[in-house]
Amino acid sequence: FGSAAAQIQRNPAYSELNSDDVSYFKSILGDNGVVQDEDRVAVANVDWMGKYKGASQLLLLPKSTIEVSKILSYCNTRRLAVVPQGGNTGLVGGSVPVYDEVIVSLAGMDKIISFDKVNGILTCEAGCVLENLSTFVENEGFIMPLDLGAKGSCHIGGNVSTNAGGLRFIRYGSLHGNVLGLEVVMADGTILDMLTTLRKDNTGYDLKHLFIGSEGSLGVVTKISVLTPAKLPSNNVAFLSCNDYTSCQKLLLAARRNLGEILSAFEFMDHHCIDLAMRHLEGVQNPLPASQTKFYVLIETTGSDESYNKTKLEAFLLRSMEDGLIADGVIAQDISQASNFWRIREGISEASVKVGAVYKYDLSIPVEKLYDIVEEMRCRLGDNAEVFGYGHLGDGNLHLNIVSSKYDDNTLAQIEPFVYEWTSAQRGSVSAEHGLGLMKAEKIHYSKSPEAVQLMASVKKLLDPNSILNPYKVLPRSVL
Ligand code: FAD
Ligand code: 2HG
Ligand code: ZN
Repeated sequence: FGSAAAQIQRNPAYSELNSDDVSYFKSILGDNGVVQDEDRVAVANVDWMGKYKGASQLLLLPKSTIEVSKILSYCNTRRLAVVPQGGNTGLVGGSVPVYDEVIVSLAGMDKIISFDKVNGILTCEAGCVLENLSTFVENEGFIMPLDLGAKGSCHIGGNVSTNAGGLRFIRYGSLHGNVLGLEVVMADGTILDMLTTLRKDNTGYDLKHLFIGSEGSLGVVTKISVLTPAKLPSNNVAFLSCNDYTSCQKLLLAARRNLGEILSAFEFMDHHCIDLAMRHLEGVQNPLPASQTKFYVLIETTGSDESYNKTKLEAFLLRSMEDGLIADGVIAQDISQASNFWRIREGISEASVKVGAVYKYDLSIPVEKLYDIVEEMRCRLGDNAEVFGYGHLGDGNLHLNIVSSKYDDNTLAQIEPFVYEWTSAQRGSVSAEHGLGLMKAEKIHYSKSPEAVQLMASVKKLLDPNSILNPYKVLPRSVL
């Protein structure tokens, strides 16, 4: 358990669940929508890393917005705390209860509502799994504007609620830009219909943005309309090695300049990550087995003209090699090679949890400084832990994963608050894309001013006056 959770007391203002509550939920959801089976509830109580564990006795599976509304209206009146849950792939302890909060899973709301084939606008329920949506829109000649390693489990509602970044961010940007409309159920059960599919709509405050990235603390997202870019026919992936971090930075700048509009991913990993992936991911092959370099970069290009794009990428790689930015490299020759490259990059998280207890930091740092913290951490921790640095270099987003045999306060004290203070000193963000959840609710001040945090608390009190939605998460206790 993260030490943050260990220090939190259950808020006595919340009621405890009783049999009348369960009967009420059965009356609106039917027996199948009310899960008390210990094994099933146990799964929903634990996060993907096995790090955060709640003690909820009840998992609810609504099938419609009206049912979500009835659940929240009842919980608000009864002061029953609630944790909204999507695919439960979140990495900051936000998707599981801390104590006995009722878990409201959106898994039963997984219908595609409509697809506008002219404009590429998808409208669907929040519980749709990202990969299923990708498959659906790809069959229509479009792609989802986001992609992430958890695609097989995460829900679009969870993606919106965390404002997930991921592997296509460099090309298509944030969900704040791609989400056109939302339907949200507020804490008191009010259904807020903001489910527009318009590209342009400047009528008053754009309220949907409050819910994008609010991690289930302001409302439950039930429906989403999202802009999907056209699927372009030409896609190439290169796996490259660089001798030093300065070369990775220069390569990024060169890629932006020379690949321009076809650049669709620029991911980086240090050699510790490659070793980790080779040791713990089944069936992957090292694309550059002879390489002795410290850094690796995955570049993807996507465009409309196969021969033009291929020529452009090859010329770019050749020039970068001549300039000494790339030590070695290979372009995937077929889909299976390309997916092997991606599997290595996307599988680092999965590989790290196989080794031991993982302390995860998801930092936005100016690119010039981004790798310094990884090296500083190695010096601080010595043989106590393995340190892995990787991430979305094109977005200035480092994933710093520190793995030791178990979670313990001594290791944590070597890492925190140092990592947060260091990031704050660079005017970086202590959460680039994963959110604050339980892990970092008390750390928001490292990246946001007291005035901004105070205003967030006012918004929270306005929208959820009884604080039933995802308690103990996102905002510090001192302001609530
Ligand atoms: P959950 O984990 O279930 O919930 C996350 C948060 O959102 C919780 O606070 C929860 O209460 C809230 N929530 C969920 N659904 C709703 C809803 N309908 N309404 C209101 N609140 C809701 N993240 C990235 O940003 N980029 C990555 O590249 C990335 N890669 C990952 C790779 C792996 C292997 C894993 C395990 C995770 C990765 N993540 C990444 C983190 C995670 O997958 C994302 O945060 C994802 O968006 C969470 O979606 P989910 O459906 O699993 O949500
Ligand atoms: C990724 O980019 C994810 O692979 C997960 O955001 C990062 O596990 C992590 O720290
Ligand atoms: Zn990431």
